[in-house]
Amino acid sequence: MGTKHENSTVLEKQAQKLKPPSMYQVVLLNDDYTPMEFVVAVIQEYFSKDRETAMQIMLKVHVEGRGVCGVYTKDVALTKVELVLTHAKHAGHPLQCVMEEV
Ligand code: TYC
Repeated sequence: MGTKHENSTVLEKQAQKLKPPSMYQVVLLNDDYTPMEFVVAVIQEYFSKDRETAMQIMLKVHVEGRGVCGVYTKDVALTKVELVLTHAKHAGHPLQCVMEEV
């Protein structure tokens, strides 16, 4: 299947096979030791939230045990989880971050 143009280039049409990528939510988990301010800064820095939104997400995690920070494609979500875990570990905090298919 293709379209013949004047310059003889043949552009293959995409068959009807492209699905939208699976999406993954990145979730922060509560613990008793990571400082609230550290979590707020993480949410602002790695999930591009303003301070007020970051504060709301942090408090939700603190009260409910977990909170969604954003929804991304698989590779982006995995990168964010790795960056957050590395940053927390280097700072000496036990903050945990996971990804879940939506
Ligand atoms: N519970 C922590 C405290 O009281 C704060 C906290 C919030 C820790 C969110 C982790 O993902 C987290 N210092």
